[in-house]
Amino acid sequence: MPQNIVEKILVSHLKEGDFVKGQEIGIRIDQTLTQDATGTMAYLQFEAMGLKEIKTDLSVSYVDHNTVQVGFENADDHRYLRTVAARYGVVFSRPGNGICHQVHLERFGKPGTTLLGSDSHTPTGGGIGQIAIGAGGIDVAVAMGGGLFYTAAPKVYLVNLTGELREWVTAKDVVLKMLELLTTKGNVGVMLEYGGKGVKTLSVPQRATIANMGAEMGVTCSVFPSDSVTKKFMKAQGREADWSELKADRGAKYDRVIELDLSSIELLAACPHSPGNIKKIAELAGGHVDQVCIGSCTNSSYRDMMTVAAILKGHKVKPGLTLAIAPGSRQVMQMLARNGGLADLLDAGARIQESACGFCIGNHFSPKSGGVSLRTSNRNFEGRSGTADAQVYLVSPEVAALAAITGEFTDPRKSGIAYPRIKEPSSFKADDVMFVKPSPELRNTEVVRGPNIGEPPKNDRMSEKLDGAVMIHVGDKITTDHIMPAGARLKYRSNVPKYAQYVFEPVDSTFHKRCLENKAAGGHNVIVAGESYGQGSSREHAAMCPMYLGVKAVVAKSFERIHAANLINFGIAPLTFRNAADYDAIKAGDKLTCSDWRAAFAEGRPVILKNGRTGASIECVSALSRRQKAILTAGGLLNQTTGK
Ligand code: MIC
Ligand code: SF4
Repeated sequence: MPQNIVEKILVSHLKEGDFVKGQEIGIRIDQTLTQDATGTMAYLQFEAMGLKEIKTDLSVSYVDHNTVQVGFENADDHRYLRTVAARYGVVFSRPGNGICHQVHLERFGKPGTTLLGSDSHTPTGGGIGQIAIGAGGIDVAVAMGGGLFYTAAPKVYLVNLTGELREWVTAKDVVLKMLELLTTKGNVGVMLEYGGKGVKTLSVPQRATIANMGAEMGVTCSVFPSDSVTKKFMKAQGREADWSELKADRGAKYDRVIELDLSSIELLAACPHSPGNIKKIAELAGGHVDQVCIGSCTNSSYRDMMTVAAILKGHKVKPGLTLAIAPGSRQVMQMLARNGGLADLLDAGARIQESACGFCIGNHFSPKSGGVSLRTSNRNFEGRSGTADAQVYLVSPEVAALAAITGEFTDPRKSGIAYPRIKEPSSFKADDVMFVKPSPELRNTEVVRGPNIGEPPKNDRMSEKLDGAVMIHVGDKITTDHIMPAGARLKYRSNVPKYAQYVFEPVDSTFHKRCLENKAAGGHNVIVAGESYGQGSSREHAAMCPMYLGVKAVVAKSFERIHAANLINFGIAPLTFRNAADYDAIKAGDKLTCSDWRAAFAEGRPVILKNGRTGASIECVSALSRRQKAILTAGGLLNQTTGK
């Protein structure tokens, strides 16, 4: 049987289950990555599960999210991460080395392998031919210890690329076009495979930009073939030996084929407040801009930065506008510093940032009140920038750089600026001094925890009955940024009781208090939501902190993949309305009860909730595998593995 690329990689890593669409399979993970904001909890859980060493080919711990270091908390987290990595055999990427996805692509990504990362943009590795998947920290901890990763055998969509991008049109525009086509919801259980003659016209970093923002579509991952372009990139990184060819067999089958002619793509922007709210730059031209931020794991490669430098050369940043630039990795920064690109950026008036997530996670560079910010990152959820009423647009580095000069949305083709033709270098500067590689001596390192680093919270086993109260009733597309804000709150990631005070802060700041009161009175807390609940990040705190507050169930019209898995891992039942209309009949404050819900889960029956106010019976479903039922009824994965 001819196989597509997804099948080739998954089938060669299949360890449990049959490869039947929609059914759960267990796959072997070759590489893992963590970042500091999810990593501290991942390693705390690794330790709590009693795991003793790394069993993957490679596990890397990056420090890139929380590098602001106001107060002692971040620095203590970094020390914990450094010592725990040394102790268990994980490569440690020191703060300043760059954003995990950019650095992993440069230094470690390997075609044909599997990568699991505790960050939703891990699929960036698809640009180099990896099946790279984002997951909650505890799933990554299990994989580090040699356990399998479980996911549904996917539907595979082929994106058949033809033609070639026109001048000024970029990989960002390709993925924004894909977001227009597939939207930000409804793609759960899908993997995208890019193919066709157009693939060879895209460089590895361009492919990575496209794979990166598959996360915004909710697909499990996106993967590109590994071809001569991949080989050239890896050779330039001094890693030719890691290259292998990867392509779909002739006659391989797909669940859907999406035709995309690269030459027909327009310059696009994602408008406030969703990556799926797409408009043409031509329609936005002339609109005022206050701030421009260039960087993030989506668009911070050498070519992106050099293109920006070439556009800015000889120009000045518009007075009154702020331009922030964060090169994605130390490697990119070093090369810019050596070839003069950095000087051009500084001459223009750019504010150079550390190679880290920075503005993208909203822990600095928040725009002014109501400010319009053009960013090259991947998420523009309301409030994520740190300013509740900011208007954030997602655009290519090219469009962002031009706006920094003109102070408005500018169609580059009408700007009079010559199109900069930047080539991928034939050799990258790769010195690796900011990695601490594992060694036998380092295995004796003492793991050091600071005072802000607590134990992973425990849960009770699932109770026989649900005695629920609806603590909040929210709408569609609730993101993990709504549930568990990052930004200024990020430094509490290692301290669950403290961080839990901010659950649903942007939506209803009384949520945590009311939950704790009801929990203390012996009640169960319930969240009711619309479609696509839990969009966005992989942060398991969006499940772990509600668990700490006594949330036992989320009843929604639909869930996003990573968040649904995280809920189960923390013993919170993800329940889907059988009839979406029941959603409207529930109000905040309603009592929702079920006399046999644990048995219903265990036996795979629908869960019937009784609304105390209306007397209505609400039928809910939850298509769980046998493994997931066992985790849920045990009160979560940590309970299950530690036998609590
Ligand atoms: C994000 O972009 O939202 C983050 C911050 O990288 C998250 C991870 C986290 O919350 O730590 C993600 O994408 O998974
Ligand atoms: Fe970091 Fe932003 Fe990428 Fe998340 S999306 S990993 S915060 S750069």
